[in-house]
Amino acid sequence: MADTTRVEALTSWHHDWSGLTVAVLGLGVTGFSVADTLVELGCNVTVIAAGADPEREQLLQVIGSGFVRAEGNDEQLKHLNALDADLVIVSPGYRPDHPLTTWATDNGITVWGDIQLSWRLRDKVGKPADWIVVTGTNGKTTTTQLAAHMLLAGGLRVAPVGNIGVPVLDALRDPAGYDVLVVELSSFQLARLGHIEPYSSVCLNIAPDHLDWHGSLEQYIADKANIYENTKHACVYNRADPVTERMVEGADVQEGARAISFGLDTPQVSGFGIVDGILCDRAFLDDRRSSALEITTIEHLRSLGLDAPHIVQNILAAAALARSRGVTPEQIAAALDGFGLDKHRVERVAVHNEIAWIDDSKATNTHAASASLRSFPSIVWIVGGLLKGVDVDEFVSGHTDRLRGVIVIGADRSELTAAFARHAPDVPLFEVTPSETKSVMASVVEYAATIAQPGDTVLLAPAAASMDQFTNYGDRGNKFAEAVREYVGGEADGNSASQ
Ligand code: UMA
Repeated sequence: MADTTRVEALTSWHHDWSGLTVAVLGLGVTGFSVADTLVELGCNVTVIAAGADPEREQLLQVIGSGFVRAEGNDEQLKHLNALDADLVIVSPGYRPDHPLTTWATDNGITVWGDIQLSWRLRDKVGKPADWIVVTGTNGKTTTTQLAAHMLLAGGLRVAPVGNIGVPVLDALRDPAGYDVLVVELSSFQLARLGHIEPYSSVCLNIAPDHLDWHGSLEQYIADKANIYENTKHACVYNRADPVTERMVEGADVQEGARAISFGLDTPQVSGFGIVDGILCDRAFLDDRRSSALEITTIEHLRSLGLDAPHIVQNILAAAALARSRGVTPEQIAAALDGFGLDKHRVERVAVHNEIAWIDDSKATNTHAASASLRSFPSIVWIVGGLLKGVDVDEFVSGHTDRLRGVIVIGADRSELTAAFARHAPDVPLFEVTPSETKSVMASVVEYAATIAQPGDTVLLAPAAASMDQFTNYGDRGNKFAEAVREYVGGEADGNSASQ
């Protein structure tokens, strides 16, 4: 019988975790960090996962964790049942209605995600780091990186962690400790968040995404709204996205926590925004009713390649988070000077015969792809992959006026081709089907080259996940860039510059 009372009382690294029987579901980045941590704490750990990962499986053996590889839910359930676990820690990718977690809950076994476990273990080294938490449908990784960069410029020890790719558990076991962790949280992690107390929090925007996982848009929004719960200092929201404001209004925050808005328009009191091309803080100064603090200018951001509207929004949100933790406007400006966007985010791969080839493979949903499409006047658009249950009809109809042509790739093609047939019947459309003789991206580039005209942008902004044809969005972007470089050979007149 699971000892729920004992498990629920475990709220510190320094409590007695020894002898607890824990099942860890999933052996990806998260599953391994969870197993490694709990073994260190003296728990009896068994990881249950489908699929092979020989390297991690071997490492589990080395650290002294059990491992069961079982394909299929029935097989996994048999093993979970036999374990008689006190606690189940589940990796982010498991759906909320997954048969294993449902079974565990029905049988009185506590189920936590890795973020709840991390929160309970945050006091391993000295004073626990403050958590600044970031979510949103798009821009969360960029904003997490920007905020971490700004906090670092403010002289703080900081790490960007979470959905960005580094489990929180890895950072909190760093012997030197941190002042602040900027924790990127996915909707998956937020769905199983449990009780945490962020220093400050932001939901950047909301658009339909991962609906197949959450079950409905309402549930997706409800899960995302957890980001603001129990915030101590600043709940940062997007003035242009009323859903995020409503989330703040509905959140149960700590006494003294403030609602701080950001947007590309003139800021109200307690807001960040733009006045005459100047990015301003009207929130963290005493005389905010009559004045504002300058952070930087759009012109300067342009010189840094950081002036695309959605990136400016990310900068304003990150600045609000950094200011809430005491970083000065001058330090924020200095941080921006040294900041570069990641690969596959509106990355210019080549310019050839006055045609720009842009890799925005990171645009994995319609919202991100829309921001990308709005940045260019005449486009050959490469779109498609796994649409994750999102209806693309309205999305497609919103972008037909700037299309030179369309190249549709990936599994969920029929939804897209039907939408283009309805809303843009005159725009040339090519479908790329997998072939034994030519790679997907080689065919894409070949088609694109036949329709693009000087002044056009060939834009990989798929609005879809990549796993049907590629390992991940990075692989998709790399294969696109390789095919482009192959096509332009040594003739390109510009490459690898972000824009
Ligand atoms: N597994 C199952 N059954 C399932 C789901 C998963 O058996 O139903 C097993 C797989 O066989 C594998 C393991 O679980 O053994 C993988 O676990 P996972 O999918 O939770 O992935 P991790 O490697 O632990 O990575 C996760 C995040 N992945 C997902 O949310 C899908 C990573 O975000 C994150 O960087 C990492 O934790 C560290 O926090 C990736 C992502 O795509 C980048 N996130 C989505 C997004 O950003 O939109 C949410």
